[in-house]
Amino acid sequence: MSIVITAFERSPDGGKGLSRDTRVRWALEEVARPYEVRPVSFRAMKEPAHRARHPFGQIPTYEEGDLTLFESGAIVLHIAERHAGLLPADVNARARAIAWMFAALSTVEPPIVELANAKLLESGQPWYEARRPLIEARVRSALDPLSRRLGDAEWLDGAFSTGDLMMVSVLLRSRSSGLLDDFPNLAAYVARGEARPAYQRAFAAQLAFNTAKPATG
Ligand code: GTB
Repeated sequence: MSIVITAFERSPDGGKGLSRDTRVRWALEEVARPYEVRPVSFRAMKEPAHRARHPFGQIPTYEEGDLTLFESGAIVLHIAERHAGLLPADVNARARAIAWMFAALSTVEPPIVELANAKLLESGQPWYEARRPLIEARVRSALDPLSRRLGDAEWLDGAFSTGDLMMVSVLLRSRSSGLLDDFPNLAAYVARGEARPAYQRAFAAQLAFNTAKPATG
């Protein structure tokens, strides 16, 4: 059955790989599943046809046969559960890998997104410079224990898993803030994730998609 995901028609990041379709592309590349991408404009995202796929009118979504999914975490977990390579066979190790996925999405990602959104939406506001250190402290309070737990290990819990895929994806969004530089082991961890051939293919695909010339005529 063919897989169709949705992505921004043109990502606001111009192809830096920061929008959440990249993590879905990465998971699909890790398990060697081909996929198609349906581009969605900001306007179309809020229309009924797309809201039928995604109640909140966002990307990414995932369609395969009669299954439609939204939420990048649910999509990546679905891919990992149905194909070998992203979750360990041992049930306890599998549960821990899923725990790291949740940690990425519910503990680490929120302050990182808050910092990115504050920069994007509030940097002209009089309160921004006073608020920024508070949000940065919240990011650090997630990165610090993560860095301690990772130590000098290659991945978070044994072999590379969907927990690492999600954590690296989330950390990438913090790189432009410079905060990762204070945690060299996390910066190296992110670089290891980016060096994976599957990530490279996913990144190249989203870059090509986001920099393709619009169709004329
Ligand atoms: N919890 C959902 C998930 O994980 O799938 C969140 C989905 C989400 O936030 N989607 C964003 C979206 O559709 C795109 S990824 N936004 C449009 C809208 O809400 O109207 C977030 C994102 C957007 C842009 C950048 N960037 O340019 O750097 C990075 C990340």
